Amino acid sequence: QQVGNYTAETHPKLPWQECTRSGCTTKSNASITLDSNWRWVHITGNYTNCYTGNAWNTSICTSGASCTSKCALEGANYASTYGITTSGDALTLKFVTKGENTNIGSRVYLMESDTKYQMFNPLNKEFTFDVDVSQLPCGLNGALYFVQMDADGGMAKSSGNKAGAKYGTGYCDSQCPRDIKYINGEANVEGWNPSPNDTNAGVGGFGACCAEMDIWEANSVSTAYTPHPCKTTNDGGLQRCSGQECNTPDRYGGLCDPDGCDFNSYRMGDRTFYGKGLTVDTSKKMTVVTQFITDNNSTTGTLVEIRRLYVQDGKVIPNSKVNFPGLLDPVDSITQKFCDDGKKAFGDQPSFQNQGGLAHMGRSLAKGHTLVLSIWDDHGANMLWLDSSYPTDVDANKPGIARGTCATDSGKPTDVESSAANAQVIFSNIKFGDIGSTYSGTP
Ligand code: IDC
Repeated sequence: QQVGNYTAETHPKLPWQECTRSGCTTKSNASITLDSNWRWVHITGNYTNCYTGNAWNTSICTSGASCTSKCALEGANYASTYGITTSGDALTLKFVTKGENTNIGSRVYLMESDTKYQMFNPLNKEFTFDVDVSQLPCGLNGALYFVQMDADGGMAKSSGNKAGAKYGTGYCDSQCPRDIKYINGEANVEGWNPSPNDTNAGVGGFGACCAEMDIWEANSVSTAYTPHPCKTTNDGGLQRCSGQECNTPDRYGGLCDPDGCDFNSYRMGDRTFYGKGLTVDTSKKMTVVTQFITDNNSTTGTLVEIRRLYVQDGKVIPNSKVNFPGLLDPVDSITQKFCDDGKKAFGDQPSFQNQGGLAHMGRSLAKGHTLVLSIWDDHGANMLWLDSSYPTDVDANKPGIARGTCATDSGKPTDVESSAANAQVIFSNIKFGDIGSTYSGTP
């Protein structure tokens, strides 16, 4: 995992604010970096691709070690190639960008310096941002989330990784993705199979697992926030998996919890809360506040609750309440009881519980997480788990099946990549700090 020198890597600036009860300070030198998977990988000192589309060029190298030493990651043209721009404290991620090639979606990380990710421990703190989801139709997901990556992208741990956080290396999440081209600084070329239904991705022999806290997965139709812990026998940081460890073929037999414990207002029974023209109106910008409550109101406590509220047009809007009278309590936040009751009532797999639940998610967050911002479509499930009825072969009136108003045949990547090519998400005004310090509004 060498570094190329054809294009200088210049990180777009993205200032954010850190707040205490006495006020906020602006981190004006903060910036973002593009994930390494989206970057050009070529022979060091040569324009020949090591990887094109969805496949490694096996005439150049076939082993992890040789692709690692022969191939380099390049700097990125953020706006022209990837449709990624910043302006003041706002980040715009465009869905389809037609340059020399066609780029689909993107994933970027917040940086503290040119070579280090910004790390967050959100326990006993709140995380707040503004988002415009008005240009995100069915099948798309504008996501903002935490994953337990290393601050240096894994450079210190892996001698093969010469690129580090500057080039967006070291990604992992709770799906244990196997489409990652380099894991622990080593090329994932052995056993790589091009995806049959994705011209830009493939699946290698290894996957990259780590704990994940989805603060925001949303489009203009539905939204969810979801903790996803990993095995209690590890601390939640990156683990390279192979075979069944990577959540496949048994989705629930791997190192991390792929489903999570999700709070999706529509799925939890309030169908008039979130959407265009609804209580939280997705046709215009909104502020999203997420609070991480611990049992002793300190950063070292046990995570016991994740709360959500919105601010729009100067008004504070409490989260929707669970609305399944007689089946579930009318709560408005994620607690271990909400997860236990919900999984039982909906008949869902208890993988969240089996991987240690909310307390173990908290232990992971305490180690520090990286902030990810992305726009994506879903080659696995067409985003139906977020915005439609899912699984599609079960009666949509059964509690837990309906998640949003999108059709069950919507969200196919081939459809949305042409019909919604101009889709985008805008994240702005990121604030992090003491509970109650990052937002204001009238009740
Ligand atoms: C969701 C995860 C999300 C992931 C998606 C696709 O929360 O992060 O991207 O799967 O893998 C199910 C589905 C399962 C859902 C989960 C929550 O089988 O795919 O997880 N859920 O909606 N059935 C009930 C709940």
